[in-house]
Amino acid sequence: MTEKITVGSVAVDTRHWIGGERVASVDTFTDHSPIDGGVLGEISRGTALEAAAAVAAAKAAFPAWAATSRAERARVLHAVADGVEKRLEELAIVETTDNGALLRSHRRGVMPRVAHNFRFFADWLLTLEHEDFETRGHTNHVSWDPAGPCVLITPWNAPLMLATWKVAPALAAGNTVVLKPAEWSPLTASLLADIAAEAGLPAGVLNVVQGYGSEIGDALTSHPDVRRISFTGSVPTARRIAESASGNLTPLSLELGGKSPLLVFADADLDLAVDLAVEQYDNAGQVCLAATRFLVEESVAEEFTRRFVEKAGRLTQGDPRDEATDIGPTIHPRQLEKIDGFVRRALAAGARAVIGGHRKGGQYYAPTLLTDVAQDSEIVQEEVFGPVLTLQTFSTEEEAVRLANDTRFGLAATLATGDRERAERVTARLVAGTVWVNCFFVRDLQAPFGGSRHSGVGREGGTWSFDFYCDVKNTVTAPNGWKNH
Ligand code: TXE
Repeated sequence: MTEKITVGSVAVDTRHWIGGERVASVDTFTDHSPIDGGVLGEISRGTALEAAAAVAAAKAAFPAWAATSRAERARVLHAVADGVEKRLEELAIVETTDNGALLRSHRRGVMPRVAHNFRFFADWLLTLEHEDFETRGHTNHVSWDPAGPCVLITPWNAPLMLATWKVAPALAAGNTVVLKPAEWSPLTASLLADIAAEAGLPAGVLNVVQGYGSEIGDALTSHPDVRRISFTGSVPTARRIAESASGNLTPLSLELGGKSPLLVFADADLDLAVDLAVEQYDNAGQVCLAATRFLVEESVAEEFTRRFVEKAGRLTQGDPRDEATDIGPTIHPRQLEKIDGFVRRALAAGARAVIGGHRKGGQYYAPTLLTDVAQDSEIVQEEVFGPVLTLQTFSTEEEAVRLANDTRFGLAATLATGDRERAERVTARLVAGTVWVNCFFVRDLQAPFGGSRHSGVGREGGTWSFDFYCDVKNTVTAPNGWKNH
């Protein structure tokens, strides 16, 4: 089997990247493109053997990288960002071919953001203060020490974006990394390994292992030499990882799913509210932050729905490489099946499809809006991760807040209202890691990102990332200690 996949003019080596070398497994698995279901090629199918080799490489590389000056680490990370920018078009087309998200978003939004991930954490690293203060003449010196080898496990909906959001702060902090990308979108992680090597990142500092999480995951997450595990993905897998990591009490960062609300109050600018609503079909709805539950004040619900249907009807669905396309395919036949199952069960339970509610051929699912859904129904409570939205109405602010908070998730919430005081009142009562008021998806890397309840544990971004990837140490020194001893 050749473990090389060619996308247009870009050749991707699909073997693991361990200790600065390409390593193959005995077996491979097949990677498909969601655009047409076609076979892209074969990928090394990792086992516990390669998992252990990758952790060993990360462990061996750790002391030297941890001892590298902050300025030098920052320089290398900026060089990685340069490499990403140089190969931006290649990364964009490979990612779109592999996961089906829009090429225009990859070109103009996502890949520039990938480069920014490295630049941001490189610069932030240089601002990390070592705090000093006194206690009865003794000096306290607080320092941020790198933690050690980190295992980073990432999903398929925004593969390189989410991977580098973890890789960049982990490396900036002086750690070494084993990255395990999702098996449905393995390609850009492999290109990142090439880019990092070209940028001068020493061998073993970044390792990439490919394969099925179910086959290779435990070997990574239960490894005693691993000091941090950062995961973005589903709740069941998070539980599995937490169990596996419990033997070593390895600290975890978990970014999980959501069932976030969009609250539309009667005093909102309805056109803006509809714009925010239609945005939820982005990436075929396969976005953890998506506001998939519309909660609309009764008096404007009909008008909101009318304008939403009109606007959503203008969206173009098709090949994500086409600049005119607004909605691409779902990632995988299994995901499509899952989405369709949710909708069929909802319709059987009495929901009404205002638009969509069916497949569209290939791996495409029609943008869907369901009404007549009960608060305790599966479609309102569970994350679908597809272009499926629900609409419920409320008549008081109290009811809006109650419905918004009544799921097991707490990732984000979006508010459309023209009343600032209402926005402040409601925001204060919402269970959500991020609240957007009259906007959506604006994200600054300085801001904390993460969720409450089943949406996750911990926060990423700015200081929060460094808090996680560092062992913070306080050194207390006695007054005049040097003379007396
Ligand atoms: O996710 P998994 P799946 C949600 C979304 C979606 C559902 C299922 O609702 O429909 O999850 O997606 C690795 N030990 N989200 O099954 O399994 C796996 O290889 C260690 C929300 O694809 O969580 C991949 O790299 N790792 C989400 C990663 O976990 C394991 C994004 C994610 O896959 C493992 C993705 C194991 N035992 C899905 N088993 C978000 N929050 O954005 C699997 N993996």
